[in-house]
Amino acid sequence: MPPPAAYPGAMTTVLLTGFEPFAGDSANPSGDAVRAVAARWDRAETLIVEVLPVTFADAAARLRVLIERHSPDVVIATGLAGGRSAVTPERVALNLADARIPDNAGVQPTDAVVVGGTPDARFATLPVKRIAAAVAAASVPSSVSLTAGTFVCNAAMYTVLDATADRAGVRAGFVHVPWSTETAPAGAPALALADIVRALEIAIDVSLTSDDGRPLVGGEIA
Ligand code: PCA
Repeated sequence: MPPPAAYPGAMTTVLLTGFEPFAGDSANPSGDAVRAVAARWDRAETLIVEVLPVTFADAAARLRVLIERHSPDVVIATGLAGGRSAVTPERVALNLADARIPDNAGVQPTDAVVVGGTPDARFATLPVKRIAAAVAAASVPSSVSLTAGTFVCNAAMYTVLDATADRAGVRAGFVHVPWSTETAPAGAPALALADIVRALEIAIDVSLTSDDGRPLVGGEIA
């Protein structure tokens, strides 16, 4: 057996996505935050960042293209959960699209599946408890969430888990973020954008290490 790669970080790719504004809002802190993470990225790992349209069809299609094209070792999709006051790694994605409002293409599925012929739910393969603990330890409120809803974010999470299910060693999932104080509607709970950015950097950092702190190299635990 050859020894593990000697250069932790080499050949390792992280895919980080946010979303455009939706529901008539003019901002979405998830998109702002992933752009900021990209702007100051200085790690050895390759970071792919994209801000996705809030449509059931295009977000899923784009995520599948990005995963196919870049073969990421870690996939963290993010979106806004307006009303939450903490950064919440999601534990489970439902194979259910049941929209309370139309998406940005005017499509409003009800009682529909996200991906036909696949399981009713899929669990995050990100280390969600370690992420929440590490973010909270950095003084940014964070806790694991048990529902990503049944709108586009849940569908995006289900899609990345479906698209990576057969990719050994890949860690994938979704993190909902609150409003940023810079963009929050009056009265909505919010965190400073800088804290949301830091939380996502910590989520990446934790996802790139094994449970005992060793680096994740090329999709394998070294
Ligand atoms: N939040 C929505 C979709 C896009 C976003 O940022 C959601 O939670 O489904």
